[in-house]
Amino acid sequence: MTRRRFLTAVAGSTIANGLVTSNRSAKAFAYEPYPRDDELTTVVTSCAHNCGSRHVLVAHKKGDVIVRLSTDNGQYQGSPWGTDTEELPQLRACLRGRSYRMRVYSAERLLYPMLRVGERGEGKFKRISWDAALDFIAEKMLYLKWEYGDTALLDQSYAGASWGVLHKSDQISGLLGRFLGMFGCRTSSWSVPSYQGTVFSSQVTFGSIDDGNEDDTFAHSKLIIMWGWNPAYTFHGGNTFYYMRLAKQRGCQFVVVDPQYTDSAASYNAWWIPIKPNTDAAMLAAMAYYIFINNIQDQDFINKFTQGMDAGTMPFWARKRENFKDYILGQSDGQPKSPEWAEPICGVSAENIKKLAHLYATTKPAALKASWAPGRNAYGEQYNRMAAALQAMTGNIGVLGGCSEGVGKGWHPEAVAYPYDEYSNIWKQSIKSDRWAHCVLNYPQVKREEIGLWPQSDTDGQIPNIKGIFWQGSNWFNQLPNINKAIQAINKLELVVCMDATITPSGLWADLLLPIATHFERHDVALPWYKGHYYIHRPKVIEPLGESKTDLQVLTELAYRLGFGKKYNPKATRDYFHNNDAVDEAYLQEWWENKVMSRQQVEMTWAEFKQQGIYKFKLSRPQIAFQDNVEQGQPWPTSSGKIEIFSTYLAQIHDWSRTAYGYEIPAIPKWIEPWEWLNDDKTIQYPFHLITPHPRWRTHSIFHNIALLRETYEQEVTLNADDAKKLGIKTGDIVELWNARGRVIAPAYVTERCMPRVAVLHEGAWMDLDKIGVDRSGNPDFLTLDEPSPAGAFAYNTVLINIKKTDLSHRPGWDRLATARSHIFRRDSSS
Ligand SMILES: Nc1nc2c(c(=O)[nH]1)N[C@H]1C(S)=C(S)[C@@H](COP(=O)(O)OP(=O)(O)OC[C@H]3O[C@@H](n4cnc5c(=O)[nH]c(N)nc54)[C@H](O)[C@@H]3O)O[C@H]1N2
Ligand SMILES: Nc1nc2c(c(=O)[nH]1)N[C@H]1C(S)=C(S)[C@@H](COP(=O)(O)OP(=O)(O)OC[C@H]3O[C@@H](n4cnc5c(=O)[nH]c(N)nc54)[C@H](O)[C@@H]3O)O[C@H]1N2
Ligand code: SF4
Ligand SMILES: [Mo]
Repeated sequence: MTRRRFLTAVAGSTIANGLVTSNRSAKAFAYEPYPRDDELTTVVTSCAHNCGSRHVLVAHKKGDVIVRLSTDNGQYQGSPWGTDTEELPQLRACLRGRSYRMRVYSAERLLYPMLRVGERGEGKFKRISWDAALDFIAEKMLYLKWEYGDTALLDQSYAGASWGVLHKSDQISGLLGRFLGMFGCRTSSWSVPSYQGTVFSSQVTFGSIDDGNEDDTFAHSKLIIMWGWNPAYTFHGGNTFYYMRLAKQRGCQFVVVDPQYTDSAASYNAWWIPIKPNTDAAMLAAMAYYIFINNIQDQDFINKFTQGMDAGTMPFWARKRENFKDYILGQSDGQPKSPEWAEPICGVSAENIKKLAHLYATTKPAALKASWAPGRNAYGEQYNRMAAALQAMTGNIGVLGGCSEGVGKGWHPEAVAYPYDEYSNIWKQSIKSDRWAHCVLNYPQVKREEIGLWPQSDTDGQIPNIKGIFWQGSNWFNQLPNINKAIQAINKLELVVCMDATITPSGLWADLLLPIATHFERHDVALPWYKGHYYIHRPKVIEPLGESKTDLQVLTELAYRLGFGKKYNPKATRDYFHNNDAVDEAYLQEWWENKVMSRQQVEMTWAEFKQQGIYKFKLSRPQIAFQDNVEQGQPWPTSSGKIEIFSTYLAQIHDWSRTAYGYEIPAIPKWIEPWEWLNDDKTIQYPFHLITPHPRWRTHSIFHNIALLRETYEQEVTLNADDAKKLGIKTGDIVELWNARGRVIAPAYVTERCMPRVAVLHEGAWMDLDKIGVDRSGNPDFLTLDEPSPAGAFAYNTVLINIKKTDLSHRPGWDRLATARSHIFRRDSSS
């Protein structure tokens, strides 16, 4: 407060008992009074990013500033205030979404283009003009393409903004891929960190990744097995937890197969079956054994709908090959996959395996929700395929309350607005995303299978000569495995560009930082993730902060400098960089009218949608994957038209060296030993198996800088109480986790809720390397291995480590002040 304002304020007040009391109305206050609701403008929009859901955020603003955020209260869906029913549940935002205002106005907000002046990774930048930044990039792009050829630029855009209709970041139909493809210099990254094992499994088994139901169908299950799934943290739909609660209220039983007793297990009072990480395929095989031996499979379903489940369902051309039942019973390899066989592999008693198999085969309908994390492992695809075999043999596919997920894509809207339809996803070569560093470090002595080089007709086998990286909607330097190897590789590059709204750990390794407007600062429509049949309108709530521009503005302007501006953004003219609103509106309106209204039989006009804010589809029946296949005999989109437990595609590959996989993948699901696990000799040196699930308090790395969220949760390593006792570790002690790949620091959380010899450290902490190469933030990707599974699964949960107490300090965040207090509340329980 200035001296003048203070005096003015005091002039209208009397001083009594040392207090300043006002004898006038609000004017007497010296500070800006906190605005009342009725002084604010309300704008309905949504939360963003790659979190598994999509919820309503309501911005309340004064002038051009968002003063507070609230969420759905029923009325934004056209119902009276407070409406929240099974048919029309609210889309209520979680804590992360509700704290978004702090992200928009955070200290780490990137406001101006910046050019690196120090060494890579040192974090020294100077502010430059947009003109200078874009000239620099355009010149460098031309040079790299001319000097090193059309694979020199690596597209590492990812899902930070993948769920917007117009401002989309991802590899398949994102803005950057289209830009680099049109420029004619792009190496693409083909594997998805989330679920490449699952994608592979769903494609070979069902011929489709659309194997998901809408979440409301969970409310009809009698048994839900959460296999490596913790929807209390990571939903895979908009209202997952709500519908599961309804199931619970209706008497559904819950089981959790997970190395951790999760919050989901606690919420539903589930039967917890702790399992050694990476051994899920073996346990599922043993369940199949029990079901076959006791003849409680749904043989009718098997006969009608599956290929290769048993001898009777093998195709005639492969009669002599191994079928699934023969493998399970040990008739083909002499090893019955019995519960007794699985017990020492999985650490689950034979008795519990039988009990669960019996429960699953005899409870109808039952949902085996096989989530992605157990497939984010060495040979993860085998787990997913095994789970699909179980879902099929119990006849739980295509029925209400059953489940065939998998990838779990449910009903999904028309995803993108023109201009993406044309020239999207053009690439010169495509590699497994987690092998870029290996490729750069070993070029040109690289074999196809080492980098998962995708087969091509014209330039097959050409190893990409990567010299530059673009990150858009991606913090991949912080998120891909084996960061220390990536650090070596990045120093070989000649151009690294980071487009983000925030200064991120990746950004610190870039040459140029381009400030991007957040979704509050541009016009778009939000899509739900894999499930949820609705759209949410996202108007521009405030003007872009600082000199921020949208991704589309930046790439359009760059395209103009490189000579294809008009082709890249046909509705725009050159002044789009300064004036984009009308063009964005035109694209969105066209999308709504040509795709949503005409193809999805929606009658609400664009103007009405904009006014209403949310459009929810009314489906004529619950959305259940493969219902028509089961009820109407429609073929599955596989070669045989059946659910392929025995895969025609895999069975017919003769030359594995010509595939991106490199190694033979069996035609039926099998248990294959991972390369690091608890039954391994490597445990002498590294006795703990580390799993690295997704955090509740962040979306990957997003929200790591929100101090308020860090007050509620902490980047900590969860340890089993017996293990911790042996190591002399208590809750709150700072420990070092290490292996041959790296060293990280985190506080310990000691509990009985984690099985022995397993440690849990959540992904997404913002890396913070010290001078001796130790990451003080506790980012598990210094410990993960960049060795991918043959089918492309990322081995994020295949990690052996050792643990000890340390004097090195943990650094929970860049500001170093906002330390979480959560461990204080836990300290007593472990001491
Ligand atoms: N809050 C939040 N939600 C998110 C995200 C986020 O970052 N934050 N990210 C989103 C994205 S992109 C994705 S891909 C999904 C990920 O969704 P998931 O893959 O389902 O989630 P994870 O958190 O990795 O792991 C789920 C559970 O699997 C267990 N688990 C780990 N390894 C194994 C194993 O080998 N076997 C078994 N049986 N269990 C295992 C973990 O203990 C954990 O409880 O979540 C999405 N939702
Ligand atoms: N150890 C371990 N590591 C993992 C995983 C694991 O299970 N274990 N999971 C993996 C998985 S499944 C995933 S999906 C990845 C996620 O990896 P990333 O996609 O790299 O992770 P995010 O933290 O979501 O980073 C997205 C970035 O996009 C920025 N962004 C958001 N919106 C926009 C926008 O509109 N424009 C631009 N230009 N930028 C924007 C955000 O600020 C953020 O920096 O992490 C992977 N890493
Ligand atoms: S972070 Fe995800 S779950 Fe939370 S409000 Fe946003 S969209 Fe919803
Ligand atoms: Mo993911």
